[in-house]
Amino acid sequence: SGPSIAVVGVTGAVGQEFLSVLSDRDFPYRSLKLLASKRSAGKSISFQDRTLTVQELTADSFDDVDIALFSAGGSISKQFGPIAADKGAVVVDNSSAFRMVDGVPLVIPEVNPEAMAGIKIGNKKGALIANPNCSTIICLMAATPLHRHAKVTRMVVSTYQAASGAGAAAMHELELQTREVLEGKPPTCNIFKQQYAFNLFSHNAPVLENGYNEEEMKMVKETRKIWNDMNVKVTATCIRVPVMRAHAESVNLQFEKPLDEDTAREILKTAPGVVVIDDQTSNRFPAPLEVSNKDEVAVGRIRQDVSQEGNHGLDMFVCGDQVRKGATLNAVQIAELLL
Ligand code: 2RA
Repeated sequence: SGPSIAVVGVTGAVGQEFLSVLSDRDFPYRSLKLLASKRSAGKSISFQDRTLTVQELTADSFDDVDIALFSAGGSISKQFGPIAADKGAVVVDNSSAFRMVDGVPLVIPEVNPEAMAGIKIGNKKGALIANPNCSTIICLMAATPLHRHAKVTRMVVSTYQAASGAGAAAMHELELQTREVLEGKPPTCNIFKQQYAFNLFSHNAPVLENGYNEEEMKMVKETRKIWNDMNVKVTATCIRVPVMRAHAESVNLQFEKPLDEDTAREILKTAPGVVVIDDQTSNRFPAPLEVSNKDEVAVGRIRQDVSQEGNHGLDMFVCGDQVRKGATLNAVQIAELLL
């Protein structure tokens, strides 16, 4: 029993993780359709105790689909998302195609589930729901509980983003380069034009007119939409670092009301989907390897911002798995809200 589901872009790193998350969470479904490009059609993929065959994505793929999970890039989402919705499917899109479109909810289930109120499966008319960018999700999982308590007026984020955000090929290249460098060979640089192993560099997203790259402006714009607050001041610097699949982010917050670090820590300890790792005596704080392949976002280094007056500022450090909570888990949790 349950809805009929389609996973679009199933052969990519995120697509594969969609299947693991659906299985891990025992998501109920009556049918599961795996869709990808013509090139991948016919491939067999094992799922739970069965072998499924990948089907070619066409305009007719969504006739009997209740929920379509998209993660095949913005152009595929733009082309097929509306078609799927017109056929009655609720589309949960992991690309940036519709995130800033008025009327398309941009949802983190623990943060703003009300944004998708009224959307349900089984209607004649489907809907589009956008999954936020991974670095936005991970940041706001920790910042929102504090925002709800003391109202964030300004947020400054510095991200340290994993290879998985650039896809499976980037993860393979990081591993290959690391071996090459250790063996004294010149590094293979196909994905990024510079050496990635033992290095870090400004995020590979295009740089815009204002000098910010697209990743940084996603953080700015998506935060305002998710918090429904066009006045909150946000700035970000996004960096690609040689880590496989979990993002790390330094977050500085300025509040309208005072918020001391002990209260902040207590709030975060009960925040859904968040675990506090903040052991100052043994210098143990969140780290990418510790959150990789896990659902929770870890937060630590919670401390009063000494550059701000009277408990109106906090610093913290957040880590989260880019492929799970940053993409697939968040999308599946959105789908769970439709059940
Ligand atoms: C990145 N946020 O990490 C992107 C992936 N969607 O590059």
